[in-house]
Amino acid sequence: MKKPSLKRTLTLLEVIIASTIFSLLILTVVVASDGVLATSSVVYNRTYVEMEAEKVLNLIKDEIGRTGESDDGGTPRMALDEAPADPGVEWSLVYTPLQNGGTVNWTQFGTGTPYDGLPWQGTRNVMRYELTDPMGQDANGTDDDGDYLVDEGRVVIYTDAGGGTPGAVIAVLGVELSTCQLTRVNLTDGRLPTYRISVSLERVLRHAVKTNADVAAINAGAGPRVRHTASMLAIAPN
Ligand SMILES: [Ca+2]
Ligand SMILES: [Ca+2]
Repeated sequence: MKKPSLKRTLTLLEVIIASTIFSLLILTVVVASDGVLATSSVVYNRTYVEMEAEKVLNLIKDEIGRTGESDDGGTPRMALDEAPADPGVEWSLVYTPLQNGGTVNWTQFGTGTPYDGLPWQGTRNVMRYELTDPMGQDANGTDDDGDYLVDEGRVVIYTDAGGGTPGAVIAVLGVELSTCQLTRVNLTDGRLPTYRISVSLERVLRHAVKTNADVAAINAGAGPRVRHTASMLAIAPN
């Protein structure tokens, strides 16, 4: 004797179980995908801020390594307009670069004696960390360009228009920097001039912005973000 009703009941039960399992699988995949995307975003942003901070740091270090502090006709070859110990403050470095292609007597390095035989360039440059730029950014406590970074700065090399006044732009070493500090390190006599450079970058984690409170936070320069600070000592050749 056939039992169609029992068979139909079992089939429905199977369908219900199968649907439930399928739904759970879909839910698992969705949750896992969200997790993978979030992880991927963190990895991408963290890698970016680390690589960019190190790159800018090395560009500044290379410039410091191509100038010095000994007199140049009464004017120090390198003069730092040193800002207070506030990471959000601009600074300016006026310097005479080494001449490209010149010959350097390396044996005098590290002797504590200023070496004036270095092949200096005839013109001076001005390296500046500045919170204002031609695109309308200003040190005003607000995010002027909508990238969730408040009062970010840039490092630019200019020609010296006279007395350390910036002239034409030679190169932009870094942009959207959260902080950039350049400070003179006082070491014992006999050491070459040494400067500490520090560069910080941060980026907002957009996937983690989920509430109005998060939006308000990132607009104010806070909220979910990754940050990296790179620092090192740079030594000038005299
Ligand atoms: Ca901004
Ligand atoms: Ca601003």
